[in-house]
Amino acid sequence: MPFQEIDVEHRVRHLSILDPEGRVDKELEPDIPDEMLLKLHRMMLFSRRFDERLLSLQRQGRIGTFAPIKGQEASQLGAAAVLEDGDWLIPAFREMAAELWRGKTPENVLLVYGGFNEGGVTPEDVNIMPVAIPVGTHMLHAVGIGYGMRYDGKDRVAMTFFGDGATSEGDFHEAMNFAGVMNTPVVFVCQNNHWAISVPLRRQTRSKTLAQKAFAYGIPGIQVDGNDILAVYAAAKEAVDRARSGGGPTLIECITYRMAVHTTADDPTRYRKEEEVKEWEKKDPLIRFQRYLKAKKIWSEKEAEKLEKEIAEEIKQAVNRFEEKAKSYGDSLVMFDYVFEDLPPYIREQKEELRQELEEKKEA
Ligand SMILES: Cc1ncc(C[n+]2csc(CCOP(=O)(O)OP(=O)(O)O)c2C)c(N)n1
Repeated sequence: MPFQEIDVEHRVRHLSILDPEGRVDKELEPDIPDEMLLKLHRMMLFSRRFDERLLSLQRQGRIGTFAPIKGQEASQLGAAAVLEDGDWLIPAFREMAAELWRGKTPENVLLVYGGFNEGGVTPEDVNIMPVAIPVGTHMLHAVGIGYGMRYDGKDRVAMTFFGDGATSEGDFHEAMNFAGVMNTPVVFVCQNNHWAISVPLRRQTRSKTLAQKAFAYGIPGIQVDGNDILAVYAAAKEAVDRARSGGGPTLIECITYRMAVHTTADDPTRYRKEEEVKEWEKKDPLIRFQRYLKAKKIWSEKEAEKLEKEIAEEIKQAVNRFEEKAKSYGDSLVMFDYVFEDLPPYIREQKEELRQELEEKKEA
């Protein structure tokens, strides 16, 4: 019996607009006002410096474990920049730049990493879900939020971020399937940074791309250069506009790289080569964006000096506010109070360990 053929062939589009030298493809260049470009640059620089500060605060024992974003700023800001008031951001744990862009305060970022639940609470008009540490779970929350907004007749969009490792979780597939079937206004932004702690991308999937996984769920998928803020912006704009106008979900795969440690508890020299990191340093999203702005004659190194000073002062103030708030909240042991009525033995041990650590810190 001859087989019938069902045509499900798809090609994955890869979008790149700004090359590593900062040269732009004029035909594809999105129409972003200068003021917005400068605002994006300011936030990119702020988040790079804030990232460095968080790392040193962790090393000094002033905050806990933290997941740096260095190298992934363009993926986050390019996507979050197209959201509007009333839209939702549903982050994983490495989206500090997107969170700041959407209105989370730097001191709240610090509070989260300092172990205070209060850091996850945002004002009524700031639609950001708390950081989600369990890999992949929050994608389902994003679909629920999107579904709810559509059910209520609102033209709002939910955008969720996750890593390449998260695409191996069942939650990813359930979220994509439900979003496709129910036509929910969700934009899935996968930051393919090539590593899930020490697990390389090739151990995560046999597919050529992550973007193509969208096609199995009947939704559009696109791959973009995630270190090119213009490409991310253009792809996200198309996806968000489609979702807002009732066209349903999209998967965007941002090809990027985690330039720093997985978290402050990680030593990447044990599983990846320095040359690989060096190669990606040449594709740094911040330097590339600055080259573009310079060529457009709307930014110069001289202005950068002023900006660096302003940012350093803002970060200093934020750290002060964080430390004052942290003091007023008491210690972070309260985190153990609200999940179990009776703590299981292993959690009781962790609580005791933290209590001792906090005691030692007080004495030091
Ligand atoms: C369900 C679950 N399993 C394992 C972990 C431990 N863990 C934390 S981050 C991580 C890797 C995540 O990789 P990826 O999704 O690529 O995101 P990235 O950390 O690279 O941003 C793992 C396995 C976890 N937090 N949750």
